[in-house]
Amino acid sequence: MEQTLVLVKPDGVQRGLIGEIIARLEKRGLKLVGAKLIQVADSLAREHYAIHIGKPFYEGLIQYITAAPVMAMVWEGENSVNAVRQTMGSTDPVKATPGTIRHDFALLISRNLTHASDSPENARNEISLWFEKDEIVEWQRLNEDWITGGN
Ligand code: FUP
Repeated sequence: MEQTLVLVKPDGVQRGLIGEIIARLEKRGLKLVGAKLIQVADSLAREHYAIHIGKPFYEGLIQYITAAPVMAMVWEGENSVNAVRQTMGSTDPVKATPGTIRHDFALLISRNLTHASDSPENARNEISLWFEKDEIVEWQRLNEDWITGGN
């Protein structure tokens, strides 16, 4: 089943939005299979955002993600990568659709509350960067058919 990495970044943690963000993903029907609150090391931040090395916002982005704890999570579900990014809204909060997390709680791209993997391949790489294998918990939801059943 497809998994994706979600980070509630330091602004989301500081603003007390962990619960709100988890609630929206849970209500969507996604399944939480990994979660930990961590103070992000500089080396992890740089590896995670390596694609942005050299961009004008890169050093600020590293400072931002390492400034305070981050809630790192793995969410599972069919099309979870696209579903989570849709629930988050566009990277730039003023371009995000009303009802999305970034629209509803953020104003600036530099304080956009969350990270979510942008492809299944990147999700696999990011999950292995942020989580050990034994930190992912496979469990059965008793109401699974009411969320993921087909017709
Ligand atoms: P996303 O795919 O939504 O994670 O967004 P990007 O990979 O384009 O950007 C990663 C992070 O860089 C964003 F969450 C916020 C930050 N960023 C800036 O601070 N300024 C910019 O101009 C672009 C991105």
